[in-house]
Amino acid sequence: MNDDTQTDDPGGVDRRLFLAVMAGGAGGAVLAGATAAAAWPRGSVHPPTEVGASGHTGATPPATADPLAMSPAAMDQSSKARVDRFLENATSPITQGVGGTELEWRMEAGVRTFELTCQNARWQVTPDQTVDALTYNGIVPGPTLRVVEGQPVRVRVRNDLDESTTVHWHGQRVANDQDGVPYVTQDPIQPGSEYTYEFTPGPFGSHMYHSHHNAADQVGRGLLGALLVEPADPATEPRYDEDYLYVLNDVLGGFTINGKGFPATAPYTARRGDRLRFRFMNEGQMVHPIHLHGLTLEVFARDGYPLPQPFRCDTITVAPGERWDAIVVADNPGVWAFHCHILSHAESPEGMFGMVTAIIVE
Ligand SMILES: [Cu+2]
Repeated sequence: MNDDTQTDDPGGVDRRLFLAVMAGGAGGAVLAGATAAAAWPRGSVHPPTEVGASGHTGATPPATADPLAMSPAAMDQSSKARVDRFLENATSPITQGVGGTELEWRMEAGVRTFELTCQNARWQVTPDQTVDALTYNGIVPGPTLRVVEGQPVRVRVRNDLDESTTVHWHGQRVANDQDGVPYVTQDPIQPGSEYTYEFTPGPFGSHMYHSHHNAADQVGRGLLGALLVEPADPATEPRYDEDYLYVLNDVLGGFTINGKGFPATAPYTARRGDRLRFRFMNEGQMVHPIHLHGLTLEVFARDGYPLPQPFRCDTITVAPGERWDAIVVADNPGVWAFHCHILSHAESPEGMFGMVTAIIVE
């Protein structure tokens, strides 16, 4: 037995396990137990956590004082410290590494050509947590590929991992032999070798690319990225001033937005009146209802497909594999929390963690 089972709790409830099970549902309980425990923040009470190659060693609880035993005053102090760090991060990054940056390309005989290298890397999720990641080009999410509907694309993939992999173009109607499913459409890309994918992008919208080989592990540990397909006719989509990614994952380093956990998540900044486009994508294994305070989501596309009737909401549930596009008009000044509303993905006795960020409207 370890101290994950709190036998001294008068209610006899293993609260940490309970939260994990609630987060994952019965079917995902085992996985949720591992990932949620890995995400449980330990910044001010416990020493920094190292998550090993399996991504799950963080599930072993630390042997020091239990954060659930914090005093109310200590909880307040810890919560404030985390928010202060988050606001500091808005102007001066508190972790190394930025994921999802746009990848440069070059034109080769009329084909927009990208290069991706699958490589092991250390990735800093929060100031206290650095993990062993599998990455495209060293970052999590991998670099964003921006392409245009109907204009041919080539992606050269080099595998510098010590295991084989493939790349799947999630949401794209590619020719079957470019679909990236091992032993169904291709042999896996062996370590030390390369593979070139070619396709003509479509449909347009917010899509993804990721490993399709041992994917629960490989995607969870970082082999994922955004594939943004601009419509051939730009007037097809609503007008916007800023284009923002909101990529969810719940394996590597726990609960993350764009590869970071609060307080290292980057806030989204806006001038009053700006129209912000958000591209929600879930590369994790759990459903995440993303809730926005003080502003309104105008949802206009699902999985890239324009909705026949856009709708307004403040909480958009993003299931694994889904993409949702929304416009937020920054018409209400302030710092507006923007977080997963499965509360055990976002708050703990030590304060906010994981899937929490904010829109800052000046
Ligand atoms: Cu969540």
